[in-house]
Amino acid sequence: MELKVQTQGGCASSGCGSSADRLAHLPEAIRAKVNNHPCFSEDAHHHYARMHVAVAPACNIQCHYCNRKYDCANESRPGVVSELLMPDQAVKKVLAVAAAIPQMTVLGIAGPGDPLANPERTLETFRQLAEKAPDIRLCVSTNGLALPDLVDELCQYNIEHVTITINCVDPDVGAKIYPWIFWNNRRIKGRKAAEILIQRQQEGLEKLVARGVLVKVNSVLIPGVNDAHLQEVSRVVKAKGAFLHNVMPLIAEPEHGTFYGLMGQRSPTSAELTALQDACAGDMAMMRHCRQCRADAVGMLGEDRGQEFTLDKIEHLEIDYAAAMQKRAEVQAEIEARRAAQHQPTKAAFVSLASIERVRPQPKPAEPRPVLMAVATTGGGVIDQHFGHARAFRVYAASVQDVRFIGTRQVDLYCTGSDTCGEAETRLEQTIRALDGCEAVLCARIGYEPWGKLEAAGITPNGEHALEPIEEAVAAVYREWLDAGRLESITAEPERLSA
Ligand code: CLF
Ligand code: SF4
Repeated sequence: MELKVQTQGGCASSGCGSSADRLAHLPEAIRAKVNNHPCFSEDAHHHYARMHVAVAPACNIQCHYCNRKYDCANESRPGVVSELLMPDQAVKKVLAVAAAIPQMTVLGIAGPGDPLANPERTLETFRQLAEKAPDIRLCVSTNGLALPDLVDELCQYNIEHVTITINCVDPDVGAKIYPWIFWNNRRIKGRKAAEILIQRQQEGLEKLVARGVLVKVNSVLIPGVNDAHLQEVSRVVKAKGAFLHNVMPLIAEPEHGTFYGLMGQRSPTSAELTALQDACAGDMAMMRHCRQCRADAVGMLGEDRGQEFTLDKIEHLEIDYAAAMQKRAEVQAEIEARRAAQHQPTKAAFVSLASIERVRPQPKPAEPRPVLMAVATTGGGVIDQHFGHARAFRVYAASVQDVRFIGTRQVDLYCTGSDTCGEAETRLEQTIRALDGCEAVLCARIGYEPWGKLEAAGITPNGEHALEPIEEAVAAVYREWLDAGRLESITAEPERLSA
């Protein structure tokens, strides 16, 4: 028996079509577009950064999970507010970040409202960047209502990646998500509003695909509203040529002041999200590493270096972008050389379980059950983060067949009350909640107190594989547990299969 371990950084998930290996079947032109985009390629997010500029304040629809005081919740975590920029300021910021962070490859506009409901500001930012920073990929996220009218202009500025948030293809479902849209100078409500929005989203998708633009579809999973419907959404958008589907969990808390938050609409559990992603994966490639970024996020996914580039800090900077481009090209060439070396299949990438066969005189009639393990990592495919520093964990399913990346668990997705009101959940409690369903957590180091609390919660802490490649370490722990007889047969606990 052989436990197959994906080479470093790649995603072995059957549902994740964006890992390096799974891109192999794509035409060269598409691979080139995806290769260094941290959202469109799971592997790329270990190596490359993105940034957003918040230039788009207005929105042309209302979603029940949105409060206009905050960023657009279609890509951002609700409850965060970004500093609004004018296009000139945004361009300056992009040049400053690109010079300081050479692995920043993508500039996205994702709010704080809908970028295409603010076409002048959004397009002016793109126009200037296409001219001044031709080495940066441009990306936009939209609810789709204004999209069909702007496809030509987007293509004019070399926008190669567009995200459309499509929560439904059925107006009856849509009427439960969107109370109104603002369309042709009128406010339209109810089912009719959803019908128009859906039609515009589909039209925009078709037009973009016809122009060769890569389209990612985001869907917010809303239990009891569109959970049973999202497989159909996946099927439809795939048939129309969408490249990737990103199913994100609804975040609805009363303190966000959204309709759903105030109505007590619940968020999905991690298990429900993974089950839905797995169900949709039969139809198309799924994104599982989304971090629900702020509309002014800067850095690697999950990282926020925005405070290093506030307006007061960049205002008087003199940026030699020609020199910066040269440096960026060199750094990115080094990254590509490293990635190429990492993706060479090596003996180490396939961990033989022959030794297990030797210690077991008879093959077991039923297969040992899979195990979910969480990993603390700063990226780069190795276990290199202190447990207490992790704000998100990568979760892997280890089984006798393989080790699969199945998603990211963020620790701070939910507001847990303020420290002063006495309702605050500690960071450790939050983390344990986020790791629900995981049986081990692998990290570089961990303190005594969290060790005990994790064990009490049924999660085995493990700091023995610090700085090792993630998949190999997860496979090694799984093998240890198998040898120790900790893994009963799969039929004993089938529910453990989902995250
Ligand atoms: Fe930004 Fe979005 Fe472009 Fe990425 S984010 S506009 S596609 S560059 Fe990425 Fe952030 Fe998830 Fe968005 S992790 S929220 S999917
Ligand atoms: Fe809010 Fe974004 Fe929906 Fe507009 S599209 S209502 S900004 S979540």
